[in-house]
Amino acid sequence: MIFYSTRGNMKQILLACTTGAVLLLAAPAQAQFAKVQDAVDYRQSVFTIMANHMGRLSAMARGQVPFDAAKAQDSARLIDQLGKMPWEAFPAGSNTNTSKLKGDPWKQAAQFRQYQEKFMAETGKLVPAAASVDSLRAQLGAVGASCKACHDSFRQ
Ligand code: ASC
Repeated sequence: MIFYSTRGNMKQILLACTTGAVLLLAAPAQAQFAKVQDAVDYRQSVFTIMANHMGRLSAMARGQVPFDAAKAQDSARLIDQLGKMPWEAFPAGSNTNTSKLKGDPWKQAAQFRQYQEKFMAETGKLVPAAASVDSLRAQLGAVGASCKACHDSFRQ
């Protein structure tokens, strides 16, 4: 077909390709979360699993369960990976009545981003720290402080 194209058809094909490329580029942001509640569910799920692993590490750091470096590093690795995940799931307008957001992180986007960056920097250090109970305890304190800083501003 294209072989027999006139100039007009070529224009249409070019237009179709350009439109397709634009749609492809535009699609992901909408495709990730079809509904606002999907974004809320996604980020809350991530925070739930992170909190579970923070709890496991905390129990070891407090001596409530025996320290196990392999288990501690597994949890630390998960927290480090999970810690990168929630931030794309805060689309504007997703402060719903099922969300525990307070304040307006979209109006304070730079501040919100700073909290995220600080948290991710601290969770990155948790993986090597989890090799010993003393370094785990210290770094868990730093991670917890970075959780709290953001919660004080933005979590109910
Ligand atoms: C956790 C957890 C949080 C933070 C916060 C730190 O383990 O579930 O929400 O640490 O308590 O202040």
